[in-house]
Amino acid sequence: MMNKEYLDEIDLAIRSALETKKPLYTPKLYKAMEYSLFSSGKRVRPYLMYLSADFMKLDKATILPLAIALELIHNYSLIHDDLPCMDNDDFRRGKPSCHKVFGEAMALLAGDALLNLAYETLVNAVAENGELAQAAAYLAKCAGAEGMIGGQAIEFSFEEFDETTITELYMKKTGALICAAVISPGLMGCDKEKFHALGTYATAVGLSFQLCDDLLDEEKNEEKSYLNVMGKENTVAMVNRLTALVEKTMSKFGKDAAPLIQFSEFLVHRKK
Ligand code: GRG
Repeated sequence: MMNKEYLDEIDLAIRSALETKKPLYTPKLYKAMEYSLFSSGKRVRPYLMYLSADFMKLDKATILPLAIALELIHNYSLIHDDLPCMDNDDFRRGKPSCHKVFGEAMALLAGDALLNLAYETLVNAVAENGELAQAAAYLAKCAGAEGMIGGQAIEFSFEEFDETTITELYMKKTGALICAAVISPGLMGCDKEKFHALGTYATAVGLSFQLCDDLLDEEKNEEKSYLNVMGKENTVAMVNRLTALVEKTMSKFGKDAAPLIQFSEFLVHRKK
């Protein structure tokens, strides 16, 4: 239920951001980056950014560099998360993870290179259009120690989790990049009511996205998960509360908010 035209536009832009670098990057590094960036990722974050831009009545071409940077950052985080010193996962998206194919050193570097390409993209975009500066800085904050990296650090700081700590971990590790996707276009618009609604939407969808991930991975029985800490009934109840919050917050905007509401429902019912 994703708009194919939007997905194709996003995919083409990500492809061309990488392909223009092909003659400049060491071939093995390029291949490791390409392997990760084009291995059936759903493009949830840039897609959400597109929907949020539509909601704010912004030109999607304006925020496209932010959307590309966000997907580059997401992919770097997955490569690093799979490394033996992190989650030690041999598979990602049903295929051998980056370090299994290219070795640990090259995977580490591919993640670093995707992260740096993201910031190169952001800085170039801001240099061309100063109106992107605040959104770009917000995106960087969400990806860093106050956001996604902070969440990962919480995961490695505790042995035992209660509802408060596991929720903070989820809001940062997963929720922060969803906030970056949804709130960045809000920062560029001038409708305060819509901006506040996007904040609630992003927080609710970010948390529920990870809770649904737990439910999809139920058989993995992850120790540091909301599902393990709170049990299945509470996890499902929380997803339902968050879904209701999204609808209550967004439905007052009528048809303007319909794509965002529908996409949040699609994420809750996704199969992978
Ligand atoms: C190692 C810097 C660093 C950060 C790690 C994001 C993250 C923090 C770890 C990745 C593993 C994980 C459980 C992330 C939670 C977010 C999540 C559900 C990622 C998968 O996102 P999808 O489903 O992935 O959008 P695709 O494959 O569609 O791109």
